[in-house]
Formats: sequence, structure tokens, C-alpha cells
Amino acid sequence: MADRLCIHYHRDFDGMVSAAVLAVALQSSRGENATWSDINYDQRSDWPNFRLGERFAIVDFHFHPRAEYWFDHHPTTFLSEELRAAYTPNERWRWDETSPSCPPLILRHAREHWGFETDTRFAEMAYWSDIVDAARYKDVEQAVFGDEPALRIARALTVAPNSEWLNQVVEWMTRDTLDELARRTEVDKAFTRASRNRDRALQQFPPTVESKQDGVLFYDASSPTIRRERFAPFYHHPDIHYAVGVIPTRQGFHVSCGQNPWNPPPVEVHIGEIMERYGGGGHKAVGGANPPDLPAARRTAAEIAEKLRGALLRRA
Ligand SMILES: [Mn+2]
Repeated sequence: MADRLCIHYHRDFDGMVSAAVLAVALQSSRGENATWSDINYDQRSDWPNFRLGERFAIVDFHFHPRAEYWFDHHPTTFLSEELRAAYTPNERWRWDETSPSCPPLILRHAREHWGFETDTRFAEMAYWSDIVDAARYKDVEQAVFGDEPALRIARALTVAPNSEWLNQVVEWMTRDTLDELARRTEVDKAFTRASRNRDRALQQFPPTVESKQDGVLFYDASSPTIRRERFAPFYHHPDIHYAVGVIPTRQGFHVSCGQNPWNPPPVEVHIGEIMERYGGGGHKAVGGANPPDLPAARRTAAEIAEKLRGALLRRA
């Protein structure tokens, strides 16, 4: 049905909660019977023509001027100056880069503009979205081995087999509590598989370290046989301030950079802005870029590590 609104969501925990929240808020406050579908970074390549002729919303992803509804919290959401100029907050669009995750700003907007009152279920999901998306785990132990329902679900998402599965989870999010959702057989199975991957990743990380100096860890995990655990650098090296490394993607290589959430650097460095200079993006505390090949990725990662060491040394 061409005139049915489709909510396109970023494929991660807070993006999926955002889709569920918006779907329910639109249904109950505006009588809008929306569907939903995941979205990924590849779809930016022809952004002006995205879903041409269709009705759509976007949550937790780049601004699009044809989006009927749009909500995001990423500082790098605007793909050009023209797009930035096309945005003004209104009754259907809201950008708040100070929000740790996307669902709380949708809930706030829906209450203020559409009179939508949330239940404790969505409040709980929004609370955990902030923790997961902004890496506000109480310690690295919780980040890596956390067993709370939201953390089990977030981990399960790391092995999501396909878009249909993700769309199914969003549907469950529109009606389940986090506890009910985490107990679903499909989610629990994925969690078990993802936990095995995590254990393997933690074992595989130490030999990938190329250097550890002045609070910055540089690693090369570009081999496709190495599994990835986002917090492995901080799990093995709790004393570092930054980790920067190379990891494989389906098409090539990704440079990933992040500050240690449990040992924050004593300097003001915006990683997302550094990454923009390499064609990437991100937040202040974490970002990434996709150089054209492995040598370029290694060079980029090494350069960024050097920049970060410089910033830390100037401070020391
Ligand atoms: Mn997200």
C-alpha cells in the first residue's frame, strides 16, 4: 500500500525502540497506522532519491527533507549544509544532539506536541536506550557481561540474521515489556549465540594490539577471522583513555575510535569531528570512518592514534 507511512530506523537498540515508540505514538495520537523497516549507511549513497514517491519517517538516522516525521540525536545527522538549512524544529521533526539516545526525545516530543502519554514500558526502554547508546554502563563488566533484559536484547541484536528478524523484534517492542522480549525463544537463542561470539572475541583481542602508548591503544583486527567485541580494548586495558583500530566490514575496512567510558580522557577531543575529516562521523566520544582499502585504513588509524596521543601529551 503506497500511502502507508513507513518508519525507517537505524538498526540498533535505541533505533529499534525509537521505531516502536513512534509507531505506537502515531497510532494512538494521530490515527496513523505505520509500518517499519530498517535502514543502513549504504542507503546514504543516493540520499536525495531515498524512497521517492513514498510516505516515510526516519528515526535515529540522517535528516531527510521529505521525511514526514524525523527524530535524531546524532550530531553528524546532516549530510550537507543545504540539508542542515532545510531543518527547523516543528511538530513532526526534532533533533536534539544533547539526548544520549533517540527514544527519550521522541517520547518528550509526542507528549508535548501530540498529547501522547507513555507507559512504564516505554519509559523503561528509553532509560536503557540511554545506557546502551551512550555506553553509560556502570562498569566494563556490565558492558561486556550485563545480564539485564535490555542488555540481553542489545547483545542479541549483534547477530540479527536479516531485516525481517529486526522488523519482527520492533513489532514485539510495540507490545512486550523488556523482560518478556528478552525471554522470547528467538531473542534468547540469538543472545546465546552472541554471547559465544563475545567470549571468542575477548580471547582473540590481545594479539591484535599493535601499540599501547600515552593512554592510546592502537589495534589491527582487520583479519576476517577475528570476532569483534566493542569493549574488548577497555576490558583488557582498563587504564587506556582511547582505543583506535581497524576492523573488517562487508565491503572493506572500518576505522573505529572510542574513548574509554570508564577512564575518560582529561582532554576535550571530538572524535566524530576528527572522523568527518576522513569521510566518517560519530559522536564526541566515539566515531568511525571507512577508508578505501586496508593500507589506507591502517594509515588513518595510526594518524588518529597519533593525534590523540598528541592531545593527551599537550595536556600532561
Ligand atoms: Mn542508534
